[in-house]
Amino acid sequence: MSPSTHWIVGPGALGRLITHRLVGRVPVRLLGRRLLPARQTLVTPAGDPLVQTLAMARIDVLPQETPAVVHLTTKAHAAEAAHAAIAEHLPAGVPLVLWQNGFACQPRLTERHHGPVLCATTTEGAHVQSEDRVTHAGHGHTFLGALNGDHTDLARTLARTLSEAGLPAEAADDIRLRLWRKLAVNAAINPLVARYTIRNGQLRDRPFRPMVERLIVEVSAILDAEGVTPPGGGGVEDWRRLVWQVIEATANNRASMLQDVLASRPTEHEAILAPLLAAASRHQLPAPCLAQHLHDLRFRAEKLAVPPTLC
Ligand code: KPL
Repeated sequence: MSPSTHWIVGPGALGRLITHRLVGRVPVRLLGRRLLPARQTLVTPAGDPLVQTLAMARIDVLPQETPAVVHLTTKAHAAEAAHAAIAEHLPAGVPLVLWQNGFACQPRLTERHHGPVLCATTTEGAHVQSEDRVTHAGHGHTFLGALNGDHTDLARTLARTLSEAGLPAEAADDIRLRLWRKLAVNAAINPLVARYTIRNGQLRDRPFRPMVERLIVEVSAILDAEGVTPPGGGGVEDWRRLVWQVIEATANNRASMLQDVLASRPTEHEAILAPLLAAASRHQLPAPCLAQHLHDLRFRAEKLAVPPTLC
């Protein structure tokens, strides 16, 4: 029998959202370090509770089945450890989909995994309410593709499966560009909202607006040097337009990094800010605000208090 089960590794908000949506359409199993209650509720964007029983497993007691595909839905900093925990139990050739933010684990796991690797970038909004409840806050769109543009049939097939399950998705031959664009937006928004405990829309007001502007200028110079263009073609004006559009569209949201801070979880600062700062140093570009945020978030990660800065 050919493998048919989608393994979703990482039972956070995104992992549970994908599992809930796929249930009943394809065999699906949710894997994590510990078992959650099997009876899970998804609150839909319309506010309706959808209660379903999800098949689960622990990654240290893997089921005796070969998955059709593995979706890695952990946070960026947990992705490589989660992959290491399952990789030796997978036969060569099982496709892997990386759903992480930033641009850190994607090239490394693309190199390391013994099978096709796709990266996904999504604007689906979800957050965890409790052990057995997750909210799908807003509909979004997902792009899937391999970093080198290969595996387009696989990307199309998976995009169709996700779309039919209510998560609109499409194959993209420029996923690297799309990952960097999302990283750029995240870098201009997330460290600030996490530091000041504000919703995205509050960035439009003083004193935050100039802080966003300073980050946009730094990010734009670095990505121009890297050849990563914003939609519209290029230059700081187009990056500015993109960042403020996202702030406008998500004005009422608590960004993922703020949710992590509020829940005392590690943040994705290394995956979002460190690749930008590495690029800045390759091109000998100053990035004092980005560097300050990375420094502050590393301090937080070490459980040290840091005085606020104005970047
Ligand atoms: O993707 C996001 C996040 O919450 O991480 C947005 C809403 C774009 C903020 O950066």
